[in-house]
Amino acid sequence: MLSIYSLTLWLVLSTICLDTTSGAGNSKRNTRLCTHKKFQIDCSGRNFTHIPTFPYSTKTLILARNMIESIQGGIFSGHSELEDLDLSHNVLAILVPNSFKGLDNLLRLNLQYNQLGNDNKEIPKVYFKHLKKLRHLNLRNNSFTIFPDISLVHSLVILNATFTNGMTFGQQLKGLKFLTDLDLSSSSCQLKEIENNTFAGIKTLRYLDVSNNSLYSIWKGTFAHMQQLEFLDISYNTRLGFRGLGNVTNDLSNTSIEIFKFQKLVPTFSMNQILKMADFAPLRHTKLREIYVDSNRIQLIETGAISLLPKTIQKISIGDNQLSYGLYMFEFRQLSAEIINVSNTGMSHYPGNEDFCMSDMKETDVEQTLYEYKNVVGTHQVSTRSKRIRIYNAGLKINYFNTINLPKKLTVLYYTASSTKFEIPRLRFSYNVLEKVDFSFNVFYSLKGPLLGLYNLHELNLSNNFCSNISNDFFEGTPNIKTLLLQNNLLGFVLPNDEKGDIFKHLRRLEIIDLSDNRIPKLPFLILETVHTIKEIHLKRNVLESMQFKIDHMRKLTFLDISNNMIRFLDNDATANLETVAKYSTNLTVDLSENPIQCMCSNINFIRWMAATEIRFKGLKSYSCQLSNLTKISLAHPKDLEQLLEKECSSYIGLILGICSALVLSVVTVTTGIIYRYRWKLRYLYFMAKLKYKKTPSTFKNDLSYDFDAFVSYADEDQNFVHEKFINHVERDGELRVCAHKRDFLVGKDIAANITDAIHRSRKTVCIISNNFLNSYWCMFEFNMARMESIYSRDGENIVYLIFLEQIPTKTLPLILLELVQSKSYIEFPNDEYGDTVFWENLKQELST
Ligand SMILES: *[C@@H]1O[C@H](CO)[C@@H](O)[C@H](O)[C@H]1NC(C)=O
Ligand SMILES: *[C@@H]1O[C@H](CO)[C@@H](O)[C@H](O)[C@H]1NC(C)=O
Ligand SMILES: *[C@@H]1O[C@H](CO)[C@@H](O)[C@H](O)[C@H]1NC(C)=O
Ligand SMILES: *[C@@H]1O[C@H](CO)[C@@H](O)[C@H](O)[C@H]1NC(C)=O
Ligand SMILES: *[C@@H]1O[C@H](CO)[C@@H](O)[C@H](O)[C@H]1NC(C)=O
Ligand SMILES: *[C@@H]1O[C@H](CO)[C@@H](O)[C@H](O)[C@H]1NC(C)=O
Ligand SMILES: *[C@@H]1O[C@H](CO)[C@@H](O)[C@H](O)[C@H]1NC(C)=O
Ligand SMILES: *[C@@H]1O[C@H](CO)[C@@H](O)[C@H](O)[C@H]1NC(C)=O
Ligand SMILES: *[C@@H]1O[C@H](CO)[C@@H](O)[C@H](O)[C@H]1NC(C)=O
Ligand SMILES: *[C@@H]1O[C@H](CO)[C@@H](O)[C@H](O)[C@H]1NC(C)=O
Ligand SMILES: *[C@@H]1O[C@H](CO)[C@@H](O)[C@H](O)[C@H]1NC(C)=O
Ligand SMILES: CC(=O)N[C@H]1CO[C@H](CO)[C@@H](O)[C@@H]1O
Repeated sequence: MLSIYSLTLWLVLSTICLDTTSGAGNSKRNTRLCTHKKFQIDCSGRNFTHIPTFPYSTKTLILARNMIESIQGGIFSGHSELEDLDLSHNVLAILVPNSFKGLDNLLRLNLQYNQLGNDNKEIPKVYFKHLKKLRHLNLRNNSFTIFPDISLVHSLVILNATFTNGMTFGQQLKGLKFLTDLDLSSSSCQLKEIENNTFAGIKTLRYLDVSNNSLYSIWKGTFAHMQQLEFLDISYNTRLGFRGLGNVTNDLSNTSIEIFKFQKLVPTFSMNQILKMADFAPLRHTKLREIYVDSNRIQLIETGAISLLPKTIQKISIGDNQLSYGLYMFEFRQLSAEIINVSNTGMSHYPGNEDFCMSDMKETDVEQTLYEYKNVVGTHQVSTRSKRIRIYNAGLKINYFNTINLPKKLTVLYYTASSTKFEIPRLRFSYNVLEKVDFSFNVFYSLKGPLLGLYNLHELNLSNNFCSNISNDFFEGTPNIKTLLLQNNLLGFVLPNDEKGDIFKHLRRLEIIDLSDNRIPKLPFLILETVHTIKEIHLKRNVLESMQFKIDHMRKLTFLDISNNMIRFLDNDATANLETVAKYSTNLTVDLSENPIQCMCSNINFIRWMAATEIRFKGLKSYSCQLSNLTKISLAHPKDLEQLLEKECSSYIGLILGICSALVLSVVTVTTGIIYRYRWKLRYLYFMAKLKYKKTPSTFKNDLSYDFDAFVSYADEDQNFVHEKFINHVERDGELRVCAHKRDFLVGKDIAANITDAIHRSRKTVCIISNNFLNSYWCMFEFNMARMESIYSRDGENIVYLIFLEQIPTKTLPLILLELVQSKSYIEFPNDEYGDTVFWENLKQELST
């Protein structure tokens, strides 16, 4: 029950809601949803079907791109504040007598892209009478078959409209005393012919644009009465051809024309054209300042035509044509133009971009064919003549290149994108004031030069030229260049070889040099050595790995762009030089972005410099650098990074030091260990070697015949025992030969060598052990040497005998002695009379075997 009830309720409610929303859409119209600014309401693109109500204080109301069909009568009553009303891109078809009522102060009304006049009825002129102050009316792209009479909008200054065929503005615009600007461009191919009465009676025009139509005829007398006309554009009427030009220029002689545009009056792929003297002659006495004749397939200018241009001319744009050599070139000198644009000469066109309004050809097919025919005839005559000129010219060519006559006042020359492909040879220019030349986007693959006589040249743009060679004297004739643009060439082939800095040495006033995109792997130290005035150096997108060229003399340098190279860090020289520059140029900025900067311990100096320097880094936020563990890290705060690195590197250095010292230590320890362990062996061998070396004859006796039966080793403190008892008993009684150092050592011989020699020459060694013995260095030496002798010369036979003179606690005995004691090869001196006798007997026995 409950669920059915709620379902019904929901249905009822939703029906009500739907009702109210759809009702609100139509009747409750307001500007709540629109964008409000001060005195401005923007309701564009809100799907309004009616004009909403809006505050009276509104000055600007934008209702573009809605679905408004009509302007209700009186909707603007009271809106005398409104100055701008934009109703473009709606579906307006219906106007009523009071549609504009209340718009007393409206200045601009935009009604373009609507459907006014689609009912084939003329809008009565009284509808417009309320627009008392309107200055700018836009009625383009409506559906008029009969253009409305707006002669009651007395204040109108600017009118944009779409031309309707058969329309005579003389009628509809008759009373408009202030109308100066009339824009009839892009009339969707409907403006086909302008007759001498089309603009009859409109004398006030200053600006008239009839471009982008499909005009095939402009009558003589169309513009002649417009004495104030300053701007005329008849461009992009590809059916008109040059045959229509004469009618126009003829009229212009009576006007105040300053800017005349007739670009693209011929189809893209038509025959080449010649600009005729007759068409130019009427312009002779005008005040023409600028003329645009681009995209006309002009191949030649009739000799004399250029000289007919008025002296007031300042700018000539003749780009996108097919200019050939001709006598007209000798007339250049006569031109007073300051700016000439001959870009895109010989440019190829994409066939897809075919000419405006060509689809609308049916109606005039016959006439078109006729024009083409006339054109062909005309061009045929022309081409024979141009051949003549060219033959004539061939003889003069050398002369022509010998000295080039530029227009006397020419300051700017554009010659870009003209596919010109040659080496720039040595050229001489007659007196000129040329300041700026743009040769970009050609194929001047080698710059030989010099260009003699261009003393005023300040700016040379040779970018995008596939240029791979510059001769050392190319700039010889152009010493005043301040801006040299060479980006996107192949100068990486030539600059690295310019070790002496010859290429740029003439440019002593250079301020900006652009060498970006040149695949430069390195720049020699002296490359810019003579350039002291430089302010900006652009080297982005090359393959530089370091910055080696000299810069510390560039005291005005403000910008160095080495972004997008292969720089991992700047070495100490480079940073020091930058600091030198920065001392003079406080504004120095360096761009290091997009370089594979590394943050390693090996270049910590570079990071330290970045953290400390006053020099600015452009785009620092985007810099990153690679740590030694290959992670990339932002370089935005070099100080933080420096700390990180400092820490890492100190532990790193510590580690290295640690490892090194540990290594050294262990080597030392091992070596000392080895040396210590074999110290006696080493010493023994050393002395033996020494003996052998000295070839003491006695030392090389065969084993069985020793010089002595025993060598007695004893401490000096025990000499009484040795000399009084030991030698007496052993030598005299036992008839054995004893060697005792006091008696038998050779004087003047090294004591260690004496000992070794003696041990080697004795069959046995007897050590008289006492505390004195143990404390004596030489005694221990003798003992150890005897041990070595036993091991290395006597096949391990025991030759060492120990006689203990006194009781010595075992713990004070050296280990090695202890071993011998344990192997029982010792005798204790008994020190009593009976025992003594036995002892000596035993001893004599031992020593004699
Ligand atoms: C206007 O209508 C179109 C199509 O009906 C719709 O796509 C668009 O979102 C609507 N715009 C507004 C602001 O409601
Ligand atoms: C209307 O004409 C004026 C000059 O008369 C021009 O500057 C403006 O661009 C034109 N507006 C449109 C939308 O064509
Ligand atoms: C328009 O041209 C026709 C014929 O060429 C001529 O009779 C007429 O006088 C001209 N009208 C004006 C206003 O120049
Ligand atoms: C005329 O047409 C050309 C080529 O389509 C276009 O570039 C130019 O902007 C148009 N000019 C006017 C005034 O509409
Ligand atoms: C030049 O004007 C005359 C009328 O004065 C006209 O007959 C002729 O067709 C015009 N020529 C062109 C090419 O528009
Ligand atoms: C040319 O201008 C003069 C005034 O400077 C005027 O008298 C004459 O009628 C104009 N010519 C034409 C054909 O309108
Ligand atoms: C020179 O003329 C060409 C072709 O008409 C044009 O594309 C270019 O923008 C012009 N350059 C300047 C600087 O006016
Ligand atoms: C130099 O030529 C290039 C390419 O045409 C252009 O982008 C640049 O603006 C020119 N530079 C100057 C200063 O004229
Ligand atoms: C560059 O030009 C100079 C002088 O014009 C010439 O001697 C040299 O061979 C040229 N180098 C290359 C690589 O073409
Ligand atoms: C430094 O550069 C700023 C802006 O880049 C500029 O306004 C200022 O004049 C320059 N100062 C000097 C001394 O060049
Ligand atoms: C690399 O080292 C940095 C700083 O020592 C550390 O923050 C980062 O996590 C390390 N990255 C890797 C992949 O080890
Ligand atoms: C009458 C008129 O000029 N209509 C044109 C309005 O603009 C559209 C699109 O630009 C054209 O297709 C119409 O021919």
